[in-house]
Amino acid sequence: MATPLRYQTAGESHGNSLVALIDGLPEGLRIDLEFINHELHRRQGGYGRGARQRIESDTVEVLAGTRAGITIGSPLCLRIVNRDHRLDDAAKTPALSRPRPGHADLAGSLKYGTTDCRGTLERASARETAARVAAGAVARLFLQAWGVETFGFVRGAMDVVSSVSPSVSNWTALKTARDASEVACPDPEASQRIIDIIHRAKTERDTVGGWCETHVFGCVPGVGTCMHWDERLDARLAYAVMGIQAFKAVEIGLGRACGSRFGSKVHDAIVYDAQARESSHFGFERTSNNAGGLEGGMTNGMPIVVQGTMKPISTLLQGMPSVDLITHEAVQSQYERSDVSAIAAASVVMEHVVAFEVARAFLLKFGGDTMREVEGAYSRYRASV
Ligand code: EPS
Repeated sequence: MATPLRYQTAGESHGNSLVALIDGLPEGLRIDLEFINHELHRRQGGYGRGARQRIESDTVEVLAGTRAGITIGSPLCLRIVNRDHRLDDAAKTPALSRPRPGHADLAGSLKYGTTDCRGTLERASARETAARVAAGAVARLFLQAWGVETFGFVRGAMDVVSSVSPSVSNWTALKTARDASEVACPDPEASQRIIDIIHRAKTERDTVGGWCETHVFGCVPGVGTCMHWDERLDARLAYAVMGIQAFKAVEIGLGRACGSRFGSKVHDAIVYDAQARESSHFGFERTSNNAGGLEGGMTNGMPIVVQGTMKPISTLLQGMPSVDLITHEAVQSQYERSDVSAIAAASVVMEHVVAFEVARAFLLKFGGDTMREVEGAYSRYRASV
């Protein structure tokens, strides 16, 4: 393996295209475009999304990195064309000098020495997350080869918190319920209440955030490391989730609530079931999963559980108190087409950035130049444990 799995994106919200450049994939992985496009389609949906999603129909094109649809070990370059590309047309993309509180507008304009926030906002926009989903979908294709599956959904918003409890045995049924929900929430009652909240925000010219959750099933113990602080899998997951536009917090397992319980009520008791020796946890089960599947920066065989908090979108139809960057007068912040809530989309993005980090850690442990080499390392590990 020449390099750890990594990716970069390029592209502006209203530029020509979005691009994901993924490096470190082994040779021999089939790139299933239908699967990637399906996930891109999921990201475009959700109650509360703006008009942009009616313009776009995100689909991926492979520019480099495969032969007959299969990776050859070289960097994989994916492209999503923006239908609404008009960045160079000043008449269609007017300057924005009244920064929106909560957006990158003000800090970016000061940083780049301009009174036009557009230079910053075009790249700060969550449109870029389409490229992250494409990269994460490739990571999911890799993980699926080893029986590792991800499940992302919306846990709640405002005063609504669903009590669904995904597990190895119920997550596929919950996935069906999630896909039937307009806000990616597998709990029909909570789903309807979130929709009602977003509807109310829309009529009040306001916006709504919420909580997204991702569960990862089927990963063997020992992926990640306790040896290097910056390679701990929990740390990498937190980094990736906090890197999503508008995310303000991340928790693993019990998360913040760990601080309010005694140790005996936090740590997950270990039990052994010889019948389950062949399963992904090698028979070492837990009676709870407060650790969210991660101890010492490594997977422990239980499902990985990550929760992220998204703040409400900062483009408010009613505006917020701001200052005009040219006149320095007190004004209301500028409005341009946006979403009332993108929480459903954010849950898809989060699922994919989590998948990417798990795939990266998996390859660091079992990596090779080819899928066959990964298979060899993976089966040797399973046999030796
Ligand atoms: C997005 C596309 C954008 C916004 C949103 C996410 O489209 P447009 O700005 O052209 O309406 O809907 O971006 C933001 C929330 C933001 O702050 O820029 C998308 O494809 O996800």
